[in-house]
Amino acid sequence: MFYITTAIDYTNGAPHIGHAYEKVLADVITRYRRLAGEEAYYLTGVDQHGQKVQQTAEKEGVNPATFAQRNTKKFIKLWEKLGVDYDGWAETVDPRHKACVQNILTRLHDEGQIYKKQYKGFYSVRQEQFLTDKERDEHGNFGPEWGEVEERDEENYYFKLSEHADWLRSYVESHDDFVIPGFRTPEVLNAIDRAADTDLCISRPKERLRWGIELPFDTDYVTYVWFDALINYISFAGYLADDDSGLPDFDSLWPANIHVLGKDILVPSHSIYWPAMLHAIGFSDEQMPSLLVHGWWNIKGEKMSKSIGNVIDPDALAEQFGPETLRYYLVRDITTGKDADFDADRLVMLYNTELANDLGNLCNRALNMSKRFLGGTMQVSTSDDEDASALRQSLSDATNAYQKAMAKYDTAAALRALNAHVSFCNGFAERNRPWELAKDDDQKEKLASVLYHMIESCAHISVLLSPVTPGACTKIQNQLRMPGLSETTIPELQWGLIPDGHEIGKPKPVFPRIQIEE
Ligand code: ME8
Repeated sequence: MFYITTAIDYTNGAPHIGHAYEKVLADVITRYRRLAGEEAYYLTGVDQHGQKVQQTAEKEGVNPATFAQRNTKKFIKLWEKLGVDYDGWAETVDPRHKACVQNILTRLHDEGQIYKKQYKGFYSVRQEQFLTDKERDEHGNFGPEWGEVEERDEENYYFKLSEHADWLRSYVESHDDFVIPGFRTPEVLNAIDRAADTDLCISRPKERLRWGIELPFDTDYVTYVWFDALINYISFAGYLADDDSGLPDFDSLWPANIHVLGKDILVPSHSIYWPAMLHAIGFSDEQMPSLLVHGWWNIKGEKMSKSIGNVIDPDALAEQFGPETLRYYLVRDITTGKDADFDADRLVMLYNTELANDLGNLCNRALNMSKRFLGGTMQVSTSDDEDASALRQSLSDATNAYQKAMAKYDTAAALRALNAHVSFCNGFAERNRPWELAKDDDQKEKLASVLYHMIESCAHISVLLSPVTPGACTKIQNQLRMPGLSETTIPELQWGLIPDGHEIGKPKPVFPRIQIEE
């Protein structure tokens, strides 16, 4: 079972393009694993507690629970629109999650892994954490990334993070698949050095923050939002759950194959706190998850932010260009792990070139000519003509390259591999000119073979592209009158998917061109 999760999004506002990217990326990976013949379970959800949500709710004059629920609905609606087809939905207000968090806290407290101490220091409201001198810049100040910084003097509960630092360092050093891509590992090792002498404050006094999970051993406090949120990956996988909870069987899911998350939350939360928490609860090295860390979408080289006013609304884009156009762009124009610039003109250009012109044209002309020149009846061909053999080789190379790229979560490279075969096929049509062959009675066999090679390619592409644009691929399969292809797995993708004597359906453009208005 391939268990995949995403970060759970803060419900202090509506979803933006970064949220949409991450959820679509995880959805594409999940659909790909199923296509590869594996079972998969996809968990995503929302992070509803914490000061950010409480503060924004207060500004709007609503209670945090109502406010979080209102925004949660926007996320759910967007995922439905974008075809993000998750299996499990995590909401941190869920009583089953709360019970799991409290269970873990009680255990760690009983075992002496959590202790109380007085602490005077500086606190970043934006990052919801205490700052140490290590966070000061060369002038001794806390930089703008920390937002408003307040001095606080209060008693709190601490998790003995430092006790796990030695284990964590050796774990990270000996598991090069813990952080994907690997170029981010040094960042994690540096952060472990910093964590080695600081414990993690896991409580917030209720006089400051009421919106959170109450500490089971001291009702004057709520749980720090990150300690609560990280646990979603196990609580919603059924960890410590009652048999009638409706949650999955934990042992069949855990460990997660990948937690998908953005680069801003790798350190310290996912690569330090989370493995240390799991280690403290008693999870072994074999039970540690891997982290797939994606980059950020920027806007004209700048960070997307409410204060700059450059936040991109995925809902409006899906309305304007279609949900699958957006899905395609999001996993096509960024290399997983790196940053990219979001550019609506490129979205239109990539769609018009790769889907409308190249693939759309291939399917249309293959179906149209097969109807016109063959009466819609296909004859299986494995011709030994040189160009036909080259086409079959191109398809096999593309399928291999696609699989290799997808296994590394490199969706952009996977799509480039498929597009290379589509281009080959369009070139094949130009070279073999079926419209000329149709005029010559002696070329009937070759005509049938050329069109078969094109139609068969459309069938394979409709399967391989289905994790990214599932709706469009279903349409292609319906026009091919091959609805069964939606159940085909990659190991079953052999030449000859279209059987001898098969009657294809009516062609209808699947990827209409987007007309750009000035
Ligand atoms: O961090 N491009 O929530 P969040 C790509 N609740 N990804 C982006 C992005 C951008 N411009 N902006 C944000 C949180 N993201 C916590 C997570 S998990 C236990 C708790 C990504 O709503 C970001 O990197 O601020 C993160 O992975 C996700 O969106 C949610 O961000």
